[in-house]
Amino acid sequence: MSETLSGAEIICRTLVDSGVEVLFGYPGGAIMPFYHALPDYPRLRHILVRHEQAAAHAADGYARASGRVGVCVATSGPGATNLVTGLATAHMDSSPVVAITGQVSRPMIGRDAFQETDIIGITLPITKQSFLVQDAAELADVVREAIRVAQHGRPGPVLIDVPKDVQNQKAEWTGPDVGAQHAAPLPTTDDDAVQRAADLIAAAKRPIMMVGHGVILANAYAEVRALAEKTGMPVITTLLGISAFPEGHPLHLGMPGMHGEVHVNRAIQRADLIVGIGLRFDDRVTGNLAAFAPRAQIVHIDLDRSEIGRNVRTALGIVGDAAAVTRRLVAVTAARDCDAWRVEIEGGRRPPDSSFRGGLSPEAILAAIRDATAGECTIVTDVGQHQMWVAKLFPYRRPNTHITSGGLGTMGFAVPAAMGVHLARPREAVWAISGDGGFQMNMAEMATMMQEGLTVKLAVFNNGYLGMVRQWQQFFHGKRYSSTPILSPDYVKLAEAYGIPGYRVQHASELADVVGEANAAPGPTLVEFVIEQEANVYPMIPPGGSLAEPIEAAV
Ligand SMILES: Cc1ncc(C[n+]2csc(CCOP(=O)(O)OP(=O)(O)O)c2C)c(N)n1
Repeated sequence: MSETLSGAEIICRTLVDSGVEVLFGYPGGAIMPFYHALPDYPRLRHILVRHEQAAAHAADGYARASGRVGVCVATSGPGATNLVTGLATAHMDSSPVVAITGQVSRPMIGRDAFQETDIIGITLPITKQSFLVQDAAELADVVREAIRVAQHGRPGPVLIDVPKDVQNQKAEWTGPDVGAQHAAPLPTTDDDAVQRAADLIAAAKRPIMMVGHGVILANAYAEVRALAEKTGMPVITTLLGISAFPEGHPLHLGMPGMHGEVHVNRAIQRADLIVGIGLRFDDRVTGNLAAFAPRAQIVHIDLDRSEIGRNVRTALGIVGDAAAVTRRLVAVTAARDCDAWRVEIEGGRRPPDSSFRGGLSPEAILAAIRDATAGECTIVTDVGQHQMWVAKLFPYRRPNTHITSGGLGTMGFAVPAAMGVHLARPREAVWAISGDGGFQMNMAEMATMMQEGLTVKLAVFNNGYLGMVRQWQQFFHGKRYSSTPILSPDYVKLAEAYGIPGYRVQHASELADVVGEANAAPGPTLVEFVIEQEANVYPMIPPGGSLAEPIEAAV
């Protein structure tokens, strides 16, 4: 089958053929031909955001929640540069996003033309691959290849830059050349290495598992759980690994690192073996590397060879898919228990931080959201104190129901990402939880929600500060609260200005009713939670400190 189409039509047609259903974007001069073609492809639902950053985050949220590629579109110059933070966020968290940007026409490239920017150059370090398409005849293959690259192996963002005249250029479009693109196979499991890992597990006295985002990306929940249950190894979930293992499972310990619970970090420091699956061992997890897990041999299983040995000294690295490797490991590992070790760890478990005196505690707010949704919801968080409270206090029962910007730590992520999550999971409650700082970064997306009918529940934890930075100033800068007090609008009125029901909660007694009503109401709703201004996240490892030296709440 062959037809003559414009470059813009070829992009749309190929997206449809590739199963893409949703695009997040914003039009402008250099992407006009694409937007001209778009209405002829009603299977592509376009969500008009209010800022291109939101398009990239929404595509990222969609990708994380659906396991499919998320697509965003922007014009050249400022449109493209507005995508940058979102692409960097997706890159750090291995999320398969494809960005399509308009570029000035080929004869204008390199002349400082109006709205010309070298977006390929700018995004080179934060994309898996990028394409500047110089001929419409190549577009179909490039779009297919971009979608494949974004999802294959360790996922990540891919950018396609399309000059305006290439979008207008006519070319022959031929249907998908099935079979032409054979994805490189994932590395096969190294059975010898897996056997050595099993031997290490058998010999260890104090083994633990640490699991990260790779487990979620590989759908390796059952395998990880089977390994834990066969060996009795306690399981630690990193920030991006939350919901890879059920909270409340007797083997689940919690989150490690800077804001990890004391018993979790202590387990790491005392462990003689760490089996790490699909995590980067980044500095927020390890603290001071020289003092990290001083007694432990580390087995690191990761799809990305370059991660092994990158941050921590690794006794054994196994390159491969988390599900495939862990399945092999379960098969060859002898059943054992770790009961004595677990008793030792549990002896150090503290009750949750009780430093909230009066007022609304994050714990009570999150319990109200859990009750209102019966736990059947996806939580998308922003960055700051609220992000840590949610990570530590919300009980995740189902896989991949916690979505956050872990690697880049991007404030402003939650609200737009939640729109993408909603489109991937339209029948499920989606709560975007932000601080008053991060919410104000992308709150204009409330208009997108109303225009496009996107049901996202917005929670704003209002403490009147850029809370996490204020906490650092309190601990490490002599309480010099420089540029952290932050004014908010009246969120209830603001929401109402967008046509969204808004609620304010100041007392714990109001929580259940208000959260229940906000959750049940059709369409988006906003709840402002007025929390204690100077509440802190405890415990905390000082930046660069060892996991063995936490700052704990004064009692
Ligand atoms: C885009 C961006 N700018 C700055 C920061 C640095 N930063 C990290 S947490 C934080 C404070 C967040 O304040 P708020 O959104 O009110 O949340 P809270 O910590 O109070 O829960 C800041 C400024 C960041 N992570 N991202």
